[in-house]
Amino acid sequence: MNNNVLITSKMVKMCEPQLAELYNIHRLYEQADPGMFLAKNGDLFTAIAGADVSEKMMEQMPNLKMISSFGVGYDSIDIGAAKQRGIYVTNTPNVLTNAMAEITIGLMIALSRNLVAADKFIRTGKWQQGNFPMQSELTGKTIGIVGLGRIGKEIALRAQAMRMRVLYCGRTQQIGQPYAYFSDVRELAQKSDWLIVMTTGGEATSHLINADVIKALGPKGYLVNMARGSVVDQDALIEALTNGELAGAALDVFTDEPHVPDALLAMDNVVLSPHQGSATHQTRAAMGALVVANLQAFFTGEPLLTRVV
Ligand code: 8YV
Repeated sequence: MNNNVLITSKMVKMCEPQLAELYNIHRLYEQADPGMFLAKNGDLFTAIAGADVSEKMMEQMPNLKMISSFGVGYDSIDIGAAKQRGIYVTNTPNVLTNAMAEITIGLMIALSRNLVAADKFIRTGKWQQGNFPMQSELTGKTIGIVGLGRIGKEIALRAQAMRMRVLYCGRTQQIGQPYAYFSDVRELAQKSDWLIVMTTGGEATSHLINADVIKALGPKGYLVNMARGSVVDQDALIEALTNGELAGAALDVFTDEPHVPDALLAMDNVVLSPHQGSATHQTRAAMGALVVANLQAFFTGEPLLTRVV
């Protein structure tokens, strides 16, 4: 087995020096024509570090045995195709949980107190003419978490520190969780002041948060999407915000990143964040270290640390 590793995503830059010490690395993201590169050289590679791996790419890499993915979400990898071909896939759970939960609460506070507009208010000299309008707070409000996984649970703990009541929804009720469970996301939205989307991406959750769910959250409700742009119907969200059917939104992810619709850019009741949930020095370093550790385990025949399939 050779030690050629293909790097499919720029994000992996974080741990490229370590990878370069251990393996013979090639950067797909630097190729002018990645498809052509793989057609010519695909059979060289035993392993991938990074995300965005289609079935077509797996076809072009007949010797591929391992994908060490950078990120907890693996919706950009065709898991079914990997499974079928006996290709291992690993991800980077746990190490980003705190960073994700932290920024979620940060975005919620920024949205409820309109911090972005408040900052602009001072910078543009408006404070001299009067006080900034009063805003709302998190205390005493109900938060509905869509997807009570590792990150969802950490958000729940921090929300309780904000004196909020926690509800959740997911595929199944989780035994031992102290929060009220809803099997129906619409019903959860109806009971919540804040709806936090922290579920997995992919087809199964595509537009789970649709116009009906947004309407159920209502004109006093706030939506926070920390998961994937695909989970929320972005057009329906824009329509609801435009018509006053929703109080506001905080978005770390979008339908077509890095493109954000002009309508959202123009709204004061929306806080925008450039898919940076895990983007702190300490967390990205830990994610990179886990990508390397999984590859090392694979190449030395040890059990993989965080295996998906
Ligand atoms: C990364 C993420 O920015 O872990 C995830 O699923 O969304 C982020 O932490 C992304 O995966 C980078 O590829």
